[in-house]
Amino acid sequence: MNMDAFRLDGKIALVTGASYGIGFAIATAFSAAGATVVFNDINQELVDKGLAAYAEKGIKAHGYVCDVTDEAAVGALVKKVEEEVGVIDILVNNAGIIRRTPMLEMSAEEFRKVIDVDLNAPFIVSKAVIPGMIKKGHGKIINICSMMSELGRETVSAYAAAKGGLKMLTRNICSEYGEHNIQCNGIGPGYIATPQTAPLREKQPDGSRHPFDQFIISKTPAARWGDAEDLQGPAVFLASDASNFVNGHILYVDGGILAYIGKQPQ
Ligand code: NAP
Ligand code: GCO
Repeated sequence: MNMDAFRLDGKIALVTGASYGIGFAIATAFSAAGATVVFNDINQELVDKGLAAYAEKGIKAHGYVCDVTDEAAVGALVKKVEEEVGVIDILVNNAGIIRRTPMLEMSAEEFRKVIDVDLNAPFIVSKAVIPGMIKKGHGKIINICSMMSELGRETVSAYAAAKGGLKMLTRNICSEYGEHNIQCNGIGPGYIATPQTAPLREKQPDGSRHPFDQFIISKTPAARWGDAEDLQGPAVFLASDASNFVNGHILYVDGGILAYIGKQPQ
């Protein structure tokens, strides 16, 4: 086997919401594999922060302000990227939000907002980039799903509904566009230490670990939270020619949580 299959040389990768966190880690790995990195975030301050962070790693990224829920803005973004950088070969639908609110206390508006960012936006951005991929004769779409694509838990009804839907959107894009040599897969991260999960890891007033932190440690065979860097290899694999016959698959990168009943209390 030619190991160059895992390279991304000459490819243009758009990672949404990638000023920091999981998206940033994935984009830096794409750069190391040879891709040109394009990212967006919701405001100029975040884009500037991201550009500086990429530059610190020696990466000349292309950053754009775009709210991924705004279909007109996304269309304009893709057009601008195609004019300034080139046609997108790899899309990672990473931008996402979570609201942790008991369902009976969650407004329909709050529920809709999470669905809008975490499910509608991947539809909107995928729809905008697929025509270019069809013209090019290839494409890779990676949707950042979640453990909540498979499991529920208290307070995350909107997020779980969105990520469950994102799993099925992934399978549907696979079904509709596989004949154009477009592979659409998902990555389902476990519990990853990023700003999004920081509230779940806050030290308690007595200095002890957050109860949820302890819970995740007991539910993870690896007995640790994941780092965004744990997602880099799986993302490069799914973005590369090495995965050209992998389609509609959700690759869980969770340290084994989904396989494990959990450590019994001592
Ligand atoms: P994060 O730290 O909150 O970063 C999410 C990024 O998306 C932020 O830059 C955010 O900008 C941006 N964003 C939010 N709404 C946007 C919009 N409408 N348009 C453009 N950008 C937008 O999250 P993360 O932990 O890196 O997670 C990234 C993805 O992985 C998300 O889809 C998340 O659901 C998923 N995930 C995370 C974990 C985990 O444990 N961390 C596990 C499984 C899946 P702002 O700073 O303005 O919010
Ligand atoms: C939560 C967490 C999780 C993670 C991730 C797990 O509140 O349960 O935020 O949802 O973000 O999605 O895969």
